[in-house]
Amino acid sequence: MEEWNFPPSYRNDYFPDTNSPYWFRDRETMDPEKRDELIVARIREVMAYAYDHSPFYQRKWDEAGIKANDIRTLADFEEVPVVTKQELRDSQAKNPPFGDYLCCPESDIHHIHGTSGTTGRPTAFGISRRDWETIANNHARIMWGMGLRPGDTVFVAAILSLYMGSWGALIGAERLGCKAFPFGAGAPGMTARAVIWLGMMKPAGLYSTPSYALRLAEVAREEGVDPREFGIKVLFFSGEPGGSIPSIRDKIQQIYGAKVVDCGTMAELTPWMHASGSADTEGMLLWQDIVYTEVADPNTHRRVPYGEQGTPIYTHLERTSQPMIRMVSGDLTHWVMEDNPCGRTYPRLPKGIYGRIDDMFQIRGENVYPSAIAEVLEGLAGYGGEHRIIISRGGSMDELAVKAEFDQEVAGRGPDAIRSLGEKAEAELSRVLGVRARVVMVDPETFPRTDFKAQRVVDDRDLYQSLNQKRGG
Ligand code: 8LH
Repeated sequence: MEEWNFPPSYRNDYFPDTNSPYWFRDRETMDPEKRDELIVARIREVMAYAYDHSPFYQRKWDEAGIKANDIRTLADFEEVPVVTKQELRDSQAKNPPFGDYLCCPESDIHHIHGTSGTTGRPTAFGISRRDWETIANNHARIMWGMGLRPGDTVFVAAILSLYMGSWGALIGAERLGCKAFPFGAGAPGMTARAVIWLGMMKPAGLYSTPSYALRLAEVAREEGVDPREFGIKVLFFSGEPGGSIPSIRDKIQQIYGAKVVDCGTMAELTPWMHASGSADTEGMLLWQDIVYTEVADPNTHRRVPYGEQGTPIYTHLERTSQPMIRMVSGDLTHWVMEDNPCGRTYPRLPKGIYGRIDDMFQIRGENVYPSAIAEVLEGLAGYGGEHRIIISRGGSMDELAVKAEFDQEVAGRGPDAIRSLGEKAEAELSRVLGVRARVVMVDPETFPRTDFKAQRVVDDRDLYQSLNQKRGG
């Protein structure tokens, strides 16, 4: 298969035929059963490599009594114990700074990144020069699939710091031969400046989170600019749900007059674009020859059949510095295996990744995802663009309240229009979620906007409980 080696050795001057929709036609369109056979062989190679180079994997697999050579089928691979984020943190605490799963000499590390670590110890990513090139090649290939081409300008509108998202987009654009514009995000006044630069550069591609693309459009309008004037062809998003949620995707496509592509898994799994839609296929394809993804039962860690929901478990097939082998994500999604409009023969996540299982909350026995609430509100005409989800315990039952902004147009029409929008939102949320949601409509621009990933849930239940305990209630 085209340049499919382990350790990888990509030719940095390779480009496909200009007219080909595929970067590597064989790898992308081959018979999936044949691909699975090749993946099993590759898994054995990657496992043997990781075992030879890391005490972490030696310990883990010796304890489980598993050897690389035992893996003869994808079902055998389900016996391999999963790797959790906590294990990586523990490994780095005991073997600072990169953990004993670092499989290359520290002197080979070319880039350091990390998790934001807002709670607890952050995790450090040590990425070798070879891996950096591999990631660039993988991302260029997937961005080609999105419809981006050499010479296109790609505007990276995400913070260029620890976050792997921005860097992954940047090096993919560079390898693709684009005019890469690492604009960044996050500094005061930067969004208004982005509006000016977008108008000047007219990029073909823009990378950000979906929340930030909505924010950028608001600021553009405040500055008297129609986002369509930027002339963007492809908006590719990662970091949070949105790009595969029809109401949000369609709204952003309409605002910018551009195609939205959803991509992204986890920083640890960089090349994180390995789950990504393409120019012709919505949702996210699982580019299995780069990172092998299983959608699995969150308790047994065994694959669920196509058509069912589970948590993604990821295995690097092309990384050599900190390869992740069966890293469990803790997200939820569902997968299908169907003919894809773009002709790629990968499985697909038709609704993308719904969110983290931890972010899901239960109201009166129903599982509710924050992304489902965003989906409903974004589909309502008159919604002002931001909301907060408040979970509280009034009596013995959990209650769900949503504070949602109305837009200027509804504000202009007065109290009846606001009330009626609130009633509509309440009815629609209750219908979709299967639980009653109280909606409180609030003024436009009540809530701060984000230039990164949105955080909208306020869980009041502990507060209520502690107040009750203080009162002896
Ligand atoms: C997503 C998505 C998505 C990530 N749809 N949820 O941006 C890609 C990488 C670099 C990233 O965001 O990594 P990070 O910061 O480790 O966050 C990973 C989590 O972000 C992941 O577990 C998901 O919960 C979420 N996420 N991309 C829905 N396209």
